Amino acid sequence: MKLYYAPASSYSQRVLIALYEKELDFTPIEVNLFDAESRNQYSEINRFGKIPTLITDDGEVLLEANIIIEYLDSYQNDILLIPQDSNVNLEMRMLDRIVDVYINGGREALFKDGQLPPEERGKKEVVKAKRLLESACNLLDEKLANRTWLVGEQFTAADCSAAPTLAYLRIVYDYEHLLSLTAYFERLKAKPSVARVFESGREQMTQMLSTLKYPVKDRGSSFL
Ligand SMILES: N[C@@H](CCC(=O)N[C@@H](CS)C(=O)NCC(=O)O)C(=O)O
Repeated sequence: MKLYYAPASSYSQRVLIALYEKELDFTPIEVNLFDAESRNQYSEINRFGKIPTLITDDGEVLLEANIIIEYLDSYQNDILLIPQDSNVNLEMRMLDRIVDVYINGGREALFKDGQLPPEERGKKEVVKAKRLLESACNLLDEKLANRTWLVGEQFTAADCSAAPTLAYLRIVYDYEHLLSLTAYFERLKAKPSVARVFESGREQMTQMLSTLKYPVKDRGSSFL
């Protein structure tokens, strides 16, 4: 199988973590979305121009990080990332969606807001996005009070989503006051699959951050 990805793309990182967790062989193909020609060529593979895309050995084109992870679980079921118990599965999908919609959405809103001239920042929508982001972080913090991973002791697709999302969130939002969430992020970073993905994304992300008009809070290269 072939994976179109970029090292610093958080959605690509979700799939990379899953591939490493499951110890699957794949051919990585790096896409440079900042280059117009590569972007054009890539849009023939993924019409939305979004990374990642997985091409299966049968030539099937799979879009959307979490759908790709579902496919990986059906491809190889020795190490499962999608819980089989229906209640746990439901909770995993709920938390995964909360990570995606409120945490990643809030992070994007705060990041974009920080790149506006100071007098244009803090519009109503941004304040609302931040409130939703805070509620989502609080919910995760409560869930993690006595769990190793988001839904318990099994590392799941929701953790593959949370790892890059929480890493990038630290660039624009502090959640150190949420002790369980912070401890969880430390556990994520210590996981070999996650550490490998963060390591390979660091240079591209640091480079990207260095070109910003309004520098984001400097957490050094330790943000990942
Ligand atoms: N819903 C998609 C989101 C993928 C996505 O937004 N990828 C970003 C990189 S992390 C991207 O391709 N951005 C380029 C763009 O929006 O033009 C998924 O789950 O895979």
